[in-house]
Amino acid sequence: MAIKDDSTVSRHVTIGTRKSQLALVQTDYVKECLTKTFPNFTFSIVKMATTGDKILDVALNKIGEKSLFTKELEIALVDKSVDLVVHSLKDLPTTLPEGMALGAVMEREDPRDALVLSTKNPGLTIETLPAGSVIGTSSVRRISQLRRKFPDLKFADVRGNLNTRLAKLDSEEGPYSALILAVAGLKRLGMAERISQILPNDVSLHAVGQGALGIECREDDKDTLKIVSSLNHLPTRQRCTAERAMMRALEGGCSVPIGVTTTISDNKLTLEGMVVSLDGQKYIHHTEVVDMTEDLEAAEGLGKSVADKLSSGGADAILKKIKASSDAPKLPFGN
Ligand code: DPM
Repeated sequence: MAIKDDSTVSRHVTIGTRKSQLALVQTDYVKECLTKTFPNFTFSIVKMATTGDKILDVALNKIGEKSLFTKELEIALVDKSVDLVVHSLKDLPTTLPEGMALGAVMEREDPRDALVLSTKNPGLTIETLPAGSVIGTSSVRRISQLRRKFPDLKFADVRGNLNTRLAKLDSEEGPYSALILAVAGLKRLGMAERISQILPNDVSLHAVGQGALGIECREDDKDTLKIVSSLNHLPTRQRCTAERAMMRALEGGCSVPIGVTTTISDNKLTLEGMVVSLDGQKYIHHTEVVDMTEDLEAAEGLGKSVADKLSSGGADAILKKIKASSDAPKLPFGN
């Protein structure tokens, strides 16, 4: 049955999400898109706190568990209390649990990282921030790349939702001169005016899947998969398939210094990937191009191939060292 035939029958669809402000904005947007395409359907939203949300204030690095921000939502999918789940794709592990499928990847917002200056020191850029300035970020990917280019900057953890982080940034007593945040999150929350500078690729390559939303469903739920496929944005899916294949092959979790950028033009897909050591001293990067195919095979192959070149070029040693080190950064993220 074609998708448009489904719109004549009625059905109720339950959408699962985390409770954070950004997650709710994203989920409302998904509901709006689905309501437009399937006007006879009804949609409801179930908000859930995940382990990652509940333990935001404790020492997360003591908890090595994976999928902290997705597990409860996946359990709700399995017991059928929800039919689909909306994720920031970059928070969704590259290998999904048995029985789960990535039903759609939606059109990407700007995937790049942004510098957000404190109102205490307006008018600066990442290049002109004075030596010793403190940058608030908990991302080893951001810290390691910036350390490489700007060894005189300092870095401090900053946690909490976006408003909390911005309040900490602007506070007179606070240590931070600036934060690094995803352009996409700031835009979706209506805070694009806080972007002081979009970081160029030679300063920071973004995280795998950054700026895109991923919709997770049960693999055997063909009806929901059909509905959800209406949300898919093929160019974004091609790009994110390559990025995720690279990450999967490198066995990178959400807190590793791995960055990417992808472009599509003239039916060619380009992926640049990089791995950097935590001190910023070793920087391995590689770019490759493929002719796109209608299925996702070429994109998948591109990701694996870039991962191979990175590994043999020294990334393997960097990532092994990080995994083996006892004080490895194990902070799970989510927003
Ligand atoms: C992941 C990371 C961060 C989030 C690590 C990274 C950033 C954590 C931090 C995997 N998830 O990017 O290297 O800097 O403290 C997150 C954000 C968004 C989704 C916020 C952000 C919004 C953008 C999007 C947290 N997850 O990156 O500033 O939807 O892609």
